[in-house]
Amino acid sequence: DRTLLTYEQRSELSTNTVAKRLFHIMSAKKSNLCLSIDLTSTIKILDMIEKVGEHICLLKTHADIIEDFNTDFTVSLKNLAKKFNFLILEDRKFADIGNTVALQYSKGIHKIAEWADCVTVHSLPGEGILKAINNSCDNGIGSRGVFLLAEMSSEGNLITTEYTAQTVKMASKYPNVLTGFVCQTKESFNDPRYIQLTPGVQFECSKDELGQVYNTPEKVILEKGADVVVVGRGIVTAKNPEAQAVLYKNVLWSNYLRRVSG
Ligand code: 5FU
Repeated sequence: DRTLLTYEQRSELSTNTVAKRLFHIMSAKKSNLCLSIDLTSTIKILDMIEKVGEHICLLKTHADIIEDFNTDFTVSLKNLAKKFNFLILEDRKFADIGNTVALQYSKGIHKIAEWADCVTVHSLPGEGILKAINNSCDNGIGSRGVFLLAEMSSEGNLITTEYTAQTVKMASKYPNVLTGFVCQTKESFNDPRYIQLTPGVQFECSKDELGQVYNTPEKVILEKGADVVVVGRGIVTAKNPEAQAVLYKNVLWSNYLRRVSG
């Protein structure tokens, strides 16, 4: 059972550099909290990171919602990642043929490959998408990672258990580029090298008005097998985001300790 191993034990097994680094950061900072920073201005994003950066292991972005995106911003982002010791995940959810994804990954306004340690990718188009990112990494972009979407948190999504199983099978051919899976359940995969990233988490409300479904921090760690937990509006829209981030960090970490101590 991968969920009974410690993050340190799992970092020893990692075959992807980003997964290894992330496991190390988690144990060093005693945090398995990923902040989803779904804000639309660069100033607001950078301000928020100054407040919560110390408490997170991973920062999840949506570059395409930022109104004033620019390269100075990505330089600042990378500096903050260094200062606070967290990694950056661009939640781009690539879902096209390999050739197009290779372009979307490295070109355009966002040049994602230059600043994001890892990206999210749909398995729907087939493994060309993993090859594309793998090749970009070979071409000198350095050690990058992919979180493959194996399940989603939203109500009525079309992913079946068969789709999840096939996704995990496809990924098994790319251990060097695969950081982990975005998924909701412990049963979706077994391999301890990979990180389970689970969104749809809040202390309070169980849904939003557009189909998002929430579980509590305790439930996703103890029952659902989450390794890194994504919290967005639960922190970002709080009156005091820093205090709220500390609350999430502490409850997530204590439940992880409970899990690995059996
Ligand atoms: F793959 C997924 C998923 O299944 N559910 C998600 O909610 C990704 N997400 C992202 O996590 C979504 O795009 C948001 O950026 C974030 C959740 O934000 P929230 O404010 O905590 O609901």
